[in-house]
Amino acid sequence: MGRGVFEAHHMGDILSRDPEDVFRTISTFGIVTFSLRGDNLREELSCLGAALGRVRPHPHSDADGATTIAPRPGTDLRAGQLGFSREHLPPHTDASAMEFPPDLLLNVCATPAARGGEALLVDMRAVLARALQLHPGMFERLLTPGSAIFGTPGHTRAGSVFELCDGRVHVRFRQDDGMFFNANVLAEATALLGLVDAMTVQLHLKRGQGYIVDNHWWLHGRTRFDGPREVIRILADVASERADGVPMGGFPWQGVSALRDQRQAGAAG
Ligand SMILES: O=C(O)CCC(=O)C(=O)O
Ligand SMILES: [Fe+2]
Repeated sequence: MGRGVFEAHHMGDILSRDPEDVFRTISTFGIVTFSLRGDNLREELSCLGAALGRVRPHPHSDADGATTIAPRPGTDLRAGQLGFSREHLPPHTDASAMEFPPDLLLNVCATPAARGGEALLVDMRAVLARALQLHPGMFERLLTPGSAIFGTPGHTRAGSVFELCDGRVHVRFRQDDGMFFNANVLAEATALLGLVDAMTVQLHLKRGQGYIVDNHWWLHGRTRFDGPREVIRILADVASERADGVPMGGFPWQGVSALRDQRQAGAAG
């Protein structure tokens, strides 16, 4: 199944493609996968990030805005640090405690692990579509402002798993000590965790292979691994409405809600 996701969304040598095609694909599916030539992966990924948006520096990134994600000695296992260990990193939204998490996340595999370290990806549009069928009411409750708190004690932001922005659903989600749920929504949060877990796909990436996800739509993570492994990451922001009218960020609520309405009509009839 993971191989299916990589191939289904593969844009090949993405640097030779028109950035508008890349945008359209991300806007439609929330994801693209790619294979870079790999002579200088860091530079190639930086070019790709700059072609798609404004590269956003991160506290862990270098001057070029790219972050090398590899085990760092002495890493503690708190939210935000786990990436620099060899531990399982459950699928999450990057920078989920910020007021505006970055729009795009670009990850390329520079050194695959000898064992483990598979990419984990979750299409939250598909998760929400399933949730609307199985748990009516979950969406509304997890849309409630303040139903979730993101961050670590002392640096928190009240928010919600789902937000509606101009008719598009934006998702913010983690599964570590960087997210707390209001007691009123624990049942819904637990059900959502189960769906996220069930709908997570794994990708085995070789050197030079990677993915771009809409950070408001897909979650990403990785499995535990042994030995060395290196991933290069770029975070980027795009204009909320691009000049050519391609909307970016999250997925349209209309398409997902239509699915629920069809089901309700079916149940009534
Ligand atoms: O190691 C990976 O593949 C992803 C790491 C990551 O998502 C993070 O550090 O936030
Ligand atoms: Fe991440």
